Amino acid sequence: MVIAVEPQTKLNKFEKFKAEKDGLAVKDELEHFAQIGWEAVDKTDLEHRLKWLGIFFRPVTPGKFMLRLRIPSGVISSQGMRVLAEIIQRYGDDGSADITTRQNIQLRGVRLEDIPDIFRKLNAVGLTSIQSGMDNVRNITGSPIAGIDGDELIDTRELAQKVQDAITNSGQGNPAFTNLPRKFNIALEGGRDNSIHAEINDIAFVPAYREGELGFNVLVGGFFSAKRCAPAIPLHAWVPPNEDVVTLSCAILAVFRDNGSRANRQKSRLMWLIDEWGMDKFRAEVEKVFGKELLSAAPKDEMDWDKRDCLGVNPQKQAGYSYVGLHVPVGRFDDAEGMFELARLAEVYGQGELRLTVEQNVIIPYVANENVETLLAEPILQQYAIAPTPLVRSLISCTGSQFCNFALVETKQRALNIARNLDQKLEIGDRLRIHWTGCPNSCGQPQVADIGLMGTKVRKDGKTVEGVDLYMGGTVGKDAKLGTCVRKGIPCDELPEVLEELMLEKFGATAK
Ligand code: SRM
Ligand code: SF4
Repeated sequence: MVIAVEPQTKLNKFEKFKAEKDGLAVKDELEHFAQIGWEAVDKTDLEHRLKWLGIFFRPVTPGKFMLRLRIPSGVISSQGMRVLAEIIQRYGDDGSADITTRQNIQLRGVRLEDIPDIFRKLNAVGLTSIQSGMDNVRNITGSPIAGIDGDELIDTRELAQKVQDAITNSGQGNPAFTNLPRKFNIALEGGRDNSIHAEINDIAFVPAYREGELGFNVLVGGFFSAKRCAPAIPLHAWVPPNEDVVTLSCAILAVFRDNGSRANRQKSRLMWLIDEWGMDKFRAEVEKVFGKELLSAAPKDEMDWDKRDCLGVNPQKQAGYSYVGLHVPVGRFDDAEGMFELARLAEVYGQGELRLTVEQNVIIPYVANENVETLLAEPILQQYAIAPTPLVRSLISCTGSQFCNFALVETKQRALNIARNLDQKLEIGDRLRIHWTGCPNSCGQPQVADIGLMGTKVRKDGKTVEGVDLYMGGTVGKDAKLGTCVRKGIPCDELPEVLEELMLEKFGATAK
């Protein structure tokens, strides 16, 4: 595979080490790394190339790695969940896991010497972590209730899996797409409620009728970064819900791979290339690789609902069955127990399958209606509730300083404490979405929230303390819009008061 890159002099330091040795190359060295131990591994392999396999060295907890899976559309079998639980169980107090904002799972506490064995176990249940970090395509998102939603337009599960298989060579690793200029996000929406935040993906397929035929309009270029946030814009193209989705995704990736900037990493995401070329040229270049004429877009898309969070008991498309959405506070599994229990519930009450959501929660599909009451009486539902208090219910948080070295603040625990306290003090309508993110990288998507909180450092009483910038105005679902920063530098110890006032004044809250 010959990859057209800019002249060497312009390459940033990441491009230089990628040119020296492809990230995927470490796949063949895992057994060796496991034998020599992490301290002896080459620094660039350790801190960067291992991310091509989903293995993240954590400077905050050296020797205890994070392993990022790929779970297309957030669909995972109970066996898969049990294997993930077994992996973290062996690490005792160090072992934990998170559901991510891309309906995926990350494991923590993982030791390099165990990786070969872990990969064999993942393989046996059809799971992979390949190409989940660095300059690769992230988890392919899709509606978490695909195939069970009575109002669904297109069941995108198979397509999402096919896109993943094409990009990763069915989990074996695909050198054609392991040297992108930057990370890349793809989402497929098949429902009416924009469940996957189409607007913040580099490619989003959204349901649309063209001349009476149901398929997808295509949006491109959406992204967040510390320097710039941009919503996705129309490619002015429509594809039917078949192999064209896979071919077009690969065509866009190839155009990005061969033409995206490799000089400044802050200007490397797809939108920068679209800006440089203009949409007409970008579309024409994509068309060349696609190999046939792109059809013009349908006049409108079909995403015309408010976004659902899928919690609670919901009727399924299949008569006699419900899907039950359980709330996992800020997506965190502190230990293996909760994961084992969810796997068990999926087998006893469902059909051995779980779904993950971009709200960092879990769904058990296919619960026979007559069994719902018994499921709701299971003790674990005290922990993973179907109807948590309003602020906790819609709370999202990125990893934060506990494990992420980019973080400027601790997020998850603080987010939960503040939400729980305010839920006790205030009467709030049924939804107020708060998103926390520990730094300007925006993994916790503060720009899509009613109230977004982005970690920063603040000077207070002559000291540097943890603080946040406050975002407002983000909307989700139909006509989703990004929010903006409305107030900077609030010290975290003043935040509960600031939020309380804000909710009373702007969000119709009343004191209890
Ligand atoms: Fe992210 C880098 C965690 C979703 C934008 N993100 C990181 C790293 C890998 C940094 C690092 O090496 O420590 C974080 C790992 C911390 C850890 O130990 O967990 C990290 N990102 C996450 C997760 C786990 C947040 C969460 O708690 O859910 C999400 C994992 C998703 C997944 O399953 O793959 C996660 N990250 C996002 C999103 C949200 C989304 O995709 O909807 C974004 C904004 C959308 C986007 O990418 O356009 C996001 N992450 C970033 C960026 C900024 C990208 C940029 O173009 O500048 C970085 C930094 C970078 O790539 O240089 C980053
Ligand atoms: Fe880490 Fe920043 Fe992403 Fe949070 S937003 S996970 S602190 S990189």
